[in-house]
Amino acid sequence: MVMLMAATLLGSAACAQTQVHLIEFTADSDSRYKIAGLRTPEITVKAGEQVLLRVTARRGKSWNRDGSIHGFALLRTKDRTRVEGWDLLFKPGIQEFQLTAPTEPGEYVAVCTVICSEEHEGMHMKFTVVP
Ligand SMILES: [Cu+2]
Repeated sequence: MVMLMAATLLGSAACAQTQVHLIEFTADSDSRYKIAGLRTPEITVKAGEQVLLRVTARRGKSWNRDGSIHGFALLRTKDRTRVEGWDLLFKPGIQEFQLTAPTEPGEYVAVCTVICSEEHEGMHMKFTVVP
């Protein structure tokens, strides 16, 4: 996991040059992932592409001892196995993560890994990898 706090160099200017796919979402205080403009949050990436996740996290009712308030782990839908490198923890505020999309096309699910409230079990979103 590469965590880049305030990585201004990886903003929109770099995207045009290096084809980084910027994805922004909120891990919200009501234990839900949210994406502006989408009623149901969902992420689609190309296999193996470079992805920059820009995450805004807002504290729910509970959080980890280390101060992380939500998480994000990527699982293969078919067998619920974890995708290496996609196991993130969020602190309050905005943070960015530079990641490589899974190389295997298919259906995945992103799930929260912090017991953030009694609504935690419902904190997940569809994640699709296309060829
Ligand atoms: Cu949670």
